Amino acid sequence: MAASTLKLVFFLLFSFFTFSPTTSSHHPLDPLTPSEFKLVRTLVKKSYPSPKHNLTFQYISLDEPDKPALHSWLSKPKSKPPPRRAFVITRLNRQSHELVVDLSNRYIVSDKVYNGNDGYPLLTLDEQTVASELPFSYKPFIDSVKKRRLNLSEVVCTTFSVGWFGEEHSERVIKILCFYIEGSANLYMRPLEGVSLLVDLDELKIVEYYDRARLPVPKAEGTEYRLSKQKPAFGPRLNRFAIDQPDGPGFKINGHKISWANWEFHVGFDVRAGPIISLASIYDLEKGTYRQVLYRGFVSELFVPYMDPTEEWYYKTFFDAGEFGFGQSAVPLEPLADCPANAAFIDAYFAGEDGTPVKISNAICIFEQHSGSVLWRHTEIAIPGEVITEVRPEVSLIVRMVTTIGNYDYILDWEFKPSGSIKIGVGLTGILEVKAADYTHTSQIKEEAYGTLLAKNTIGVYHDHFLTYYLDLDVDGEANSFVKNNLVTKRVTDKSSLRKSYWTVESETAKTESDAKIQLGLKPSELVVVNPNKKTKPGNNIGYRLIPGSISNPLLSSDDFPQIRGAFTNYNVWVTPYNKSEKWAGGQYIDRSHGDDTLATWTLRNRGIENKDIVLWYTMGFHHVPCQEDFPIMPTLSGGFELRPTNFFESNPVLKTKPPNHVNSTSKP
Ligand SMILES: *[C@@H]1O[C@H](CO)[C@@H](O)[C@H](O)[C@H]1NC(C)=O
Ligand SMILES: *[C@@H]1O[C@H](CO)[C@@H](O)[C@H](O)[C@H]1NC(C)=O
Ligand SMILES: *[C@@H]1O[C@H](CO)[C@@H](O)[C@H](O)[C@H]1NC(C)=O
Ligand SMILES: *[C@@H]1O[C@H](CO)[C@@H](O)[C@H](O)[C@H]1NC(C)=O
Ligand SMILES: [Cu+2]
Repeated sequence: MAASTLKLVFFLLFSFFTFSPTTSSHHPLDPLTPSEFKLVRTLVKKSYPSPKHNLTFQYISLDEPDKPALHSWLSKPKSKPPPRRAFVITRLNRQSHELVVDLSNRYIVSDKVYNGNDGYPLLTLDEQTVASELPFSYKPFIDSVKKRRLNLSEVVCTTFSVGWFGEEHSERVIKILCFYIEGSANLYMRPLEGVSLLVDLDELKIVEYYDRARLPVPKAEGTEYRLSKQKPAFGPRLNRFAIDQPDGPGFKINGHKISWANWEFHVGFDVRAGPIISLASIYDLEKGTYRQVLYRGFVSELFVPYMDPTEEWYYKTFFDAGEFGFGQSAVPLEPLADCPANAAFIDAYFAGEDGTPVKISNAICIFEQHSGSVLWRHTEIAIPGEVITEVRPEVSLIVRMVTTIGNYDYILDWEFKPSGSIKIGVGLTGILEVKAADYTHTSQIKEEAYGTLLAKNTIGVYHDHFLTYYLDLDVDGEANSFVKNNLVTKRVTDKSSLRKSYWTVESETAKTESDAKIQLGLKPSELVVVNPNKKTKPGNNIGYRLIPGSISNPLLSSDDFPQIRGAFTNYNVWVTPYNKSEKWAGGQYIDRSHGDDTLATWTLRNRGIENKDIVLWYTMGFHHVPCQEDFPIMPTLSGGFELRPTNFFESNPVLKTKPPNHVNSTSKP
């Protein structure tokens, strides 16, 4: 009884911390509110009173204030904030329009037609929903389903972006593929292979139809993942547990501002990028002040090319953030499962195609994680007559969002550690994209299959996931440099030592963008963003270093069309001078893009990056060779990287951290 009462108190405490958008005042970086979306809609619609075609809103998000304006507000938070502005992309009469809308003064600042050849804006959920329903009133499709002796009411269809393969002009179209749900919710394991439709997205009409292969739809058996549909035996068995924080959470949420332990930062949300971390600063106990670390960080793009070049599959080269929207595809988090019992939740909003706000409840969760890891420790036995053991358990703060892009689920974590580290984590889970085949055993496979036979008639196709992060580090100030501390082997040649070799550090400051294009894993190097204008007491450069994880480089040839569009993955690390309009590594308009507006093309200008406001771009990658454990649903595959202070503090910033007191369990054995 005691336990459940405690838990109730606990939940009440947390619901108190749930952000309520109507009551808090704006921070200039707060995402647009429902009433601001409505205002954008009203102002934009008013400026197009009688369009021939319906105006659609493809993208509405905060047009963040210029950096100097924000900094001057931050230094005087009581002063008037910079004007709230929205950046809007609409489709009207088969053209993309870019608008800037001033919400404070209620007018349209600018409206221009995008005339470039470089693709189309984010796809809306609404147009994809309509497109997915078109096959069900299309006679040839209904006939194809009948010919396969399938039940039409057990067929569902979804949308797949079609890429670009060298054509001069690309229409705004999308592929529709269909799946069978009779006997299992796991539709992705049961494609109607060979059937596909092409839909014009501006007209929402079927423009092409194919029924090319007659392959078996894989069986439902073994594909279910719902617990309610499983049959014994169950296992492995896991014991129950509880999280008790009798003093409440250690963090505070004020609007979208979070403060916890020695950190403070802002959590925003964008329909394309998902969560945006801004203004992350860490308190320096010795200096008695907060110091800047990260001005802005978010997922800029996710490139997922599949490796089957045949007619039905070659086009599957997705850019999930810019085509489908990480924020738009965010899902409500399940309390006690996606996030632990001590999590607080923040709702998010984006605009639907007609401009009206859509709410995602519990889109982001924030919680303290007691991982069982050790923050630091030492046991000293060399002092005669005594043994000293000092251990500090690690506690960190996690900001989490989950986005589900069709079959795949991505768990995006930002972890803040009292030691000053920011760990960025990504978990890949969900369901593979498979193709149906005649094979039931690998011994039958004589030709190239482009994947792994996971079950009867089911091939998990090889593919990659490349996540590119935008990291505008402002290490102790805006003017930073990028330094490669190369570890180089030295020979001892003068007989001064019995050793023949050692390694040392040779530092190289990147002067221009080309000095900072790095393929990791080729030579040992520490990559550091430093503030060249500040030094520690002993004279070292104040910095934050990038500790890479899960490195994968592209394996497609660089002249292949998907790789031209995804050229921002050609290097794991790039550094550019800050430019407000360079946010999306694959370009503003990546659906059907031709690769003219990417990190790879911007950096051809080879701009100076020394002692400037710079942006670090990091790509983590996974080459995914599907295996049977990924069937019928994939256990989370994790990757990540770390930003870690290096000579940022004068000494260990968690030396004087007291370990949290233990709370005795209240549950009965
Ligand atoms: C425009 O929107 C209206 C109302 O939603 C709808 O009835 C009409 O079919 C749409 N027209 C076009 C051309 O899409
Ligand atoms: C087709 O599926 C629907 C919905 O599950 C079901 O009600 C119907 O009986 C099925 N028809 C046939 C012929 O199996
Ligand atoms: C910012 O970037 C855009 C796109 O690369 C470019 O067109 C523009 O000239 C840049 N602005 C400055 C000030 O460099
Ligand atoms: C927790 O339990 C231990 C062992 O039963 C006891 O020694 C300790 O005093 C308890 N601590 C608190 C805070 O109740
Ligand atoms: Cu994968």
